[in-house]
Amino acid sequence: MHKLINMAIVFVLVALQLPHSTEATEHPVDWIIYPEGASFYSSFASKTTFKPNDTLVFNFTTGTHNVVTVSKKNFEACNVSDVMEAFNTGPVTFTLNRTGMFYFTCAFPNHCSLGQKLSIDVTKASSSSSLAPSPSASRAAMPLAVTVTVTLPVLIVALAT
Ligand SMILES: *[C@@H]1O[C@H](CO)[C@@H](O)[C@H](O)[C@H]1NC(C)=O
Ligand SMILES: *[C@@H]1O[C@H](CO)[C@@H](O)[C@H](O)[C@H]1NC(C)=O
Ligand SMILES: *[C@@H]1O[C@H](CO)[C@@H](O)[C@H](O)[C@H]1NC(C)=O
Ligand SMILES: *[C@@H]1O[C@H](CO)[C@@H](O)[C@H](O)[C@H]1NC(C)=O
Ligand SMILES: [Cu+2]
Repeated sequence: MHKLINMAIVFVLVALQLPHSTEATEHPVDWIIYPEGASFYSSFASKTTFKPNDTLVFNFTTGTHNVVTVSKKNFEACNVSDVMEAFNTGPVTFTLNRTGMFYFTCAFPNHCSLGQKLSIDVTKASSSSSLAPSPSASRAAMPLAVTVTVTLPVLIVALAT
């Protein structure tokens, strides 16, 4: 007597759809005074793309620095007598919750004029469905949708007695 057992096990698809490039990015910032002064932060800002809902994570030791947001005018003048927001406990996670400019500095005496100041321009996330070719060479523009399909071969087990 023959018994034929066909076992077909087909795993079609484990589809992993990673979030689109609009997913928020966390930007770590070592919030200190750099020897090269403000050019450190302007260089960092110009090399990085910031989108709405991205976060800046300012890492510093509480009591040695703080994070304040100021107006453009006070940013340029390093005037920290009238801040909009102040965060004194490090690390500080700040959500860039809109497009446009954000101006950060440290309110400890002279830290701003020593270059501890960071201006951030938050721009709309580019649409992945745009028909226009991207003019950007940004590495952040990689499409992140990944589909993984796992297929196990059909198993045929024939048992004879
Ligand atoms: C930012 O986050 C808020 C709240 O989580 C959400 O409503 C909004 O759509 C997000 N904006 C973008 C551009 O992703
Ligand atoms: C934050 O700064 C402290 C001291 O400067 C350092 O030891 C620590 O590794 C930093 N943490 C991160 C996440 O960079
Ligand atoms: C700093 O800014 C405040 C408020 O904006 C203003 O009243 C003050 O005069 C400014 N100080 C200097 C030295 O410009
Ligand atoms: C962004 O956050 C600030 C501070 O929490 C808040 O005052 C402001 O209304 C927020 N803006 C938007 C567009 O959500
Ligand atoms: Cu400081």
